[in-house]
Amino acid sequence: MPKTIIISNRLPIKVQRTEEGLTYETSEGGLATGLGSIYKQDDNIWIGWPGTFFNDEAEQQQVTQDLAEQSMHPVFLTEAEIRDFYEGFSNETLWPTFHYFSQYAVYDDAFWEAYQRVNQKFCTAVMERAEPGDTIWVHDYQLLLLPSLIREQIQESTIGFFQHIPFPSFEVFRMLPWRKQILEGMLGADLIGFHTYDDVRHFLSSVSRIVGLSNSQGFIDNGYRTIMVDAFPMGIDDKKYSELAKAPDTKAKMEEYRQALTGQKIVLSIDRLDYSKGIPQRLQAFELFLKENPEFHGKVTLFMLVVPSRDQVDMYRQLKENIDELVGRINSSFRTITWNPIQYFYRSFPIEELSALYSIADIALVTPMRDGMNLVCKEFIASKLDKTGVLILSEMAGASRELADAVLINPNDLGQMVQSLREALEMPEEEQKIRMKHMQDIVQRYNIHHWVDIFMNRLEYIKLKQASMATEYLSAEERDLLLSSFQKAKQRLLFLDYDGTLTSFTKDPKKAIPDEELLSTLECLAQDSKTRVVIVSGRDRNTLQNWLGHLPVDFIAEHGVWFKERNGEWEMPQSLSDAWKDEIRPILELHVSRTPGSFVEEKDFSLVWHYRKVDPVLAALRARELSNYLLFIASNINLQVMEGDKIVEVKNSEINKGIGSTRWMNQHPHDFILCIGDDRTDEDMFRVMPEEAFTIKVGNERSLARFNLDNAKQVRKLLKSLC
Ligand code: GDG
Repeated sequence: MPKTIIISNRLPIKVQRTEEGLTYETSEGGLATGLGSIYKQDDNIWIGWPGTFFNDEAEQQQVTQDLAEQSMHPVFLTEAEIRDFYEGFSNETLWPTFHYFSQYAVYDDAFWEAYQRVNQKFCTAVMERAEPGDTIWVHDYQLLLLPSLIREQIQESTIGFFQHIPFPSFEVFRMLPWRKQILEGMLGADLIGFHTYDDVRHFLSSVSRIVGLSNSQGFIDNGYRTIMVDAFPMGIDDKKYSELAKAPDTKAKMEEYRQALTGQKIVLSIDRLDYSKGIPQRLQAFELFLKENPEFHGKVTLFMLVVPSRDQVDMYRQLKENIDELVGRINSSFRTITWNPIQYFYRSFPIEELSALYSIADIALVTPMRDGMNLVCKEFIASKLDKTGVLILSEMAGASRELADAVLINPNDLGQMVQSLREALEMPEEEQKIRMKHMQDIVQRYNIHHWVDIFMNRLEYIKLKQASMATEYLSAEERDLLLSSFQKAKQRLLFLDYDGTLTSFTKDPKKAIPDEELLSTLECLAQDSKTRVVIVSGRDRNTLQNWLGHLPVDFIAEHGVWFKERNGEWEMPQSLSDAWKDEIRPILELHVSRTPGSFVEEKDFSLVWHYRKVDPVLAALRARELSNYLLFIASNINLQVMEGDKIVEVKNSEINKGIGSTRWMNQHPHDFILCIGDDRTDEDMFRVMPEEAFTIKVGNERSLARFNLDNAKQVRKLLKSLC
C-alpha cells in the first residue's frame, strides 16, 4: 500500500544519553502535532536527523530500532556535517539571504559541498524506504536539493515541498552563487508551498529569470511535468493553546505572575535569539516610549523572553551582548524601587508557563524584521479566552497577511512602534474584543490540521492535473505500429509543422534554415510517389519557397493563407483583406518602442510581435497587455489574436492550420496520416484529424495529439525511419 514519507532536517524527537541508557522525548512543536495525523498512521514515516551524534554503529542500530517503533527513521549526521551543512550553508548562507540579511551571508564552497552531500545522504535514506506510488513531503530550507534528487531516482513519485522561511525577492536571491542549482533542486517537486503569496511571487520570478521557465497563474511547465506553486499559510493547534489556558498548572502560574506584577500592564515578547527578530529595535522603541510617556512609568512591564540559540556563533554572541546592554541601560535609566520596566529572561520556558504568559499579557509585541510566518502571535491569540488583549505585529511577518485586525507596524519605524504601544495600551476593551474575535476566527479555522489537509489536497490535485494533461509518449510499440501502417499504406499524407518540429528553436527566427540532414530526409520521403509531404507553417511563403521550394513537397503557408501543391503555383483560394494591418501595425510598433529586444514580423495576412529576446518578466507582462488590447479591437474587425511561443500574432479569423489541412484531406485520397506539430497553432490541425491518424505533439504540454516526442531531433529520427 502506498505510504507517506515526511522529511525534515530534524526529527520531532529529542534523543538523549542518560545513565539508564537512551531516552526519547517527542516534540510538541506545531509541525509535529499537525503531521502527527499523518506519520503515525499505517506504514507512514518521518525521516530526519535525531539531533544527537551517534558514531557507534551498535548505538545507531539501537536508535534506528527504537525510532522505528515511533514511525521515525534517523539520518545520522557527523559533527563535521552539522558544522558545514547545517550551521554553515543552511544557517550562515541561506538563512541570512532568505531573511534579507545578505550582508551576513557567507559564500563558502566547502559549505556548499557539504550541503549537496548531506542532501544526497537524505536522498539515500529516502530511497531505502520509498517505493513508486508513495507521497513524499519535504520540509524547509535545509533540504532544497532533495526534491530533484528523489525525482532522479523515482521519476513518477509524488513530491511536495514546503518552505517555512521567506523566499526573498529575485534581486536578493540572485546574489547566491548556487542560485540555479537551488531552484532546480526545488523544481523536482510537484507542489511547492510557501507561507505567503509574496514568497510565491518572488520564487516564480526567480525561476523565470534564473532557470528561464515562465508560469501561468502559478503553474510552471518544465517540459516534463506541471509544477504548482502556491501559498499555504501555516496555522497552529489552536485547541491545544485554548485548553492549556484553562489547565490548573497554567492558572497557578498566572496567579503567581499577576501577584508579582500587580497594577502593571504586561507587554509580552517571545523570540529565539536571532537578528531577523528585531529585538534591539523593539527595545529601542520601548525606551523611546518610556521617554516620551512618563505617565506610563510604573504601569507597564515589558516581559521579554529570548530563547537561547547559536550563541557560540560570533554574530549571535554580539547580538546577545547588544540586547544585554540595551536592557541594562533601559532598566537602569527608568527603574524604581518597586518597578523594573523590562523583565528579561534568556532561557526557554515550559509550555505551561508560556501559556500563562500569553493569558495574562495585555499586549503581544511581535516585531520581526522578517519572519516566514511567526507562530507566537497565533498562540497568543488562541490563548485569549476572554478575548481581551492587543497584538502589535510587524508587517514583515507572514502572519500579518492574515491578521489584519492586529495593530500592524513597520519594525524600522521606531516612531510608529511607540505610537502603536500607546494605542494598544489605551485601546478600549470593546474594540480589543472585536479585533480579537476576528483574529480568533482565522486562527481557529486555518489551524494546523487545515494546513496539512489543504496541502495534501493540492498535491493530489496537481498529480491528477499532470495525468490529465499527459499525452502518451510514442513508445517503441506504437512506433512499430506507425511504421507498419505506413508501409502498408498506398496514399500517405504527412502534415509537418516547421519551427520547433523539424528544427529546434533559435533566438533569431531567420536562422532556422534547414540543414543538409533535414533536406535529405524530406527529399527522400517526398520522392516516394505514395507519400505526399505537406509543410504546414506559420511562416511566409517566400521564406518557405527559398528554403524548401526546390523539394517535391506541398505547402500550407501563413497558417493557411497560401497553398502550393508540389510542382504547382502558390495560390490563395480565399479572398482575404489585409486592410486591417494599417490599424494594427502602429500598435505593435509602439509596443516595440516600449520593449527593447522585441520586433514585428509582417506576413501577407498577419502581423506578429516577437519577444523571445526580451527580459522574460517584462515580456510576459507586455504580451498579456498587448493581447488584451488586441482582443478588444479584433472582435470588431474579424481578426484573431493568438499567443504562441514567444509571439503574439494577429491574423484574419478565417485562417488556421486546421482549415488548411482539411482542404488537403478532402482533395487527396489517403489511407495513412501522420501529423506532427509543437505549438498552439498546431492544435487546430490535431483537432480536425481523423481518429486513426498518428498525431504527435513535440514537447510535453497539454495537447489534442495522441502521442508526444521530446524534441525535433526525435522527430527527425522518426522521419528517417520512414525513408
Ligand atoms: C520557522 C520560521 C515559521 C518559543 N519559546 C519557547 C517556545 N517557543 C515556541 C513557540 C512557537 C515556536 O517556538 C516558535 O515559532 P516561530 O513561528 O516563531 O518560529 P520557528 O519555528 O523557529 O521557525 C517561522 C515557522 O517555521 C513555522 O513554519 O512561522 O517564520 O522561521 O511555537 O511557542 N516553546 C517553549 N518554550 C519556550 O521558551 N516550550
